[in-house]
Amino acid sequence: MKTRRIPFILPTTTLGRKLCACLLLGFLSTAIHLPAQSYQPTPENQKNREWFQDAKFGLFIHWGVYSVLGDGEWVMNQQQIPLKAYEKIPAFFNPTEFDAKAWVQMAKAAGMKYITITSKHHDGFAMWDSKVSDYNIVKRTPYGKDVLKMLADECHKEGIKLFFYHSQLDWHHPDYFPRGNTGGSWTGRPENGDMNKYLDYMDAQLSELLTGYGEIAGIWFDGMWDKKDADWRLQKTYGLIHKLQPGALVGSNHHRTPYDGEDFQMFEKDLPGHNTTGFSAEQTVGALPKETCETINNAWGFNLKDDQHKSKKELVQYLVKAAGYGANFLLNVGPMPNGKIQPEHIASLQGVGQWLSVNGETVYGTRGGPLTARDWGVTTQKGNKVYIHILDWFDESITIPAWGKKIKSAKLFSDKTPVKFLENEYGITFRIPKAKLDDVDTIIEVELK
Ligand code: FHN
Repeated sequence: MKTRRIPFILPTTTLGRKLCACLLLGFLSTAIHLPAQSYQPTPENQKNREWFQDAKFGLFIHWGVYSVLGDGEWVMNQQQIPLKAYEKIPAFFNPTEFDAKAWVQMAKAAGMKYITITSKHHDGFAMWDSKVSDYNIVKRTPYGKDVLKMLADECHKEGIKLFFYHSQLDWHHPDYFPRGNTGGSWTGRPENGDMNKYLDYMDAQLSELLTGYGEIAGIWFDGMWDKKDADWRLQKTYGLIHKLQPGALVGSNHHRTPYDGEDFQMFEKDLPGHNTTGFSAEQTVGALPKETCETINNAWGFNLKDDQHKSKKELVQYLVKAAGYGANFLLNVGPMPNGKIQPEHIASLQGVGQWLSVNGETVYGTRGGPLTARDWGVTTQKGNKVYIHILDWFDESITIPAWGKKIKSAKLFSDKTPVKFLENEYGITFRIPKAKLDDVDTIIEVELK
């Protein structure tokens, strides 16, 4: 077969070359689905990205009327409850024991610096006093109060930043059409609709959240994976958010490499670069601030039968590993329909908080590295200090790769006992008396020359 040659003549003028480069870039980005990079974060936004990376630990809250059924936030889809039936649930949602102060104090005691709460999950029910839809907590529940407002006021008072989780996927709105992979015909919605109208509605609800609740740290999107190839009008929505609150960080759990206009990258139930859940097959780890989210038991929304509570050790180690990967840890609880958080979860959070009150210096304000994660643990760094977190090791000596900088001193972070070390061609060997090995995390604090 003959190949045809396409003549390509290089332009001779500078303008011509620039034009040519632009065309080529445009062609390439379309051909390989690279998002066009045009978003420039404001200085305020960049400052918040730094704050975010320093903060390291946040509380995720999945709370909605579904908690009444005690079967998780997907119950509507899992049990295929038609809208007409599901709409009866809000009448049973009366969280009289909800106490914003108690939630915020719990988060603070756990060492968390921010809260991310579901404003609307996939069931489409707004947990605030929305003016564009009466399908909300104030109009449809006997409780009748705006919990997001109460929480926002308390967070602002206590210096805890607040993010709103917002589901783009909606099993309730008729204009969420064509339907995606979930929320099918069993919902009983008409088989037609105008997706642009739905997106206008979503933008209107987001505007409410970004104008009526004081400073919002960011919007945490979820649900695009329901209709992967739909036109989500991302640039319009992201532009709106950045216009209303330029400092607010936009992130999306679309399980893909971040799109233009996003300020942080998130990973669900996996550390950056891992894909044990299958969610992260379509994303590579980029340069934006990172966050990984995980459940405190096995459920996001309250699940009565779930008793797979993670231990304090598991939670601390997850947090430390995330920090070693340069990511925040967003740890989820699913409050009960009465507004309380399960006592087991309060206890676990207290445990993590105790650990952080002693060891926080090795986590907060650090960045991942200088070594990438190893089987035995991770490293974090701040200024001229490196913290070696040994999470899984039983011997008295451990040899790790050198990272190019000479060590001035090494000591145990716990009691400042000097740690003997040897630097040679095989790396750096540390010797830690067995009695000093900590089952949760043995931290060696290294000062660099
Ligand atoms: O479907 C949701 C799920 O309910 C939960 O909100 C998690 C949190 O990361 N995100 C979705 C699954 O990817």
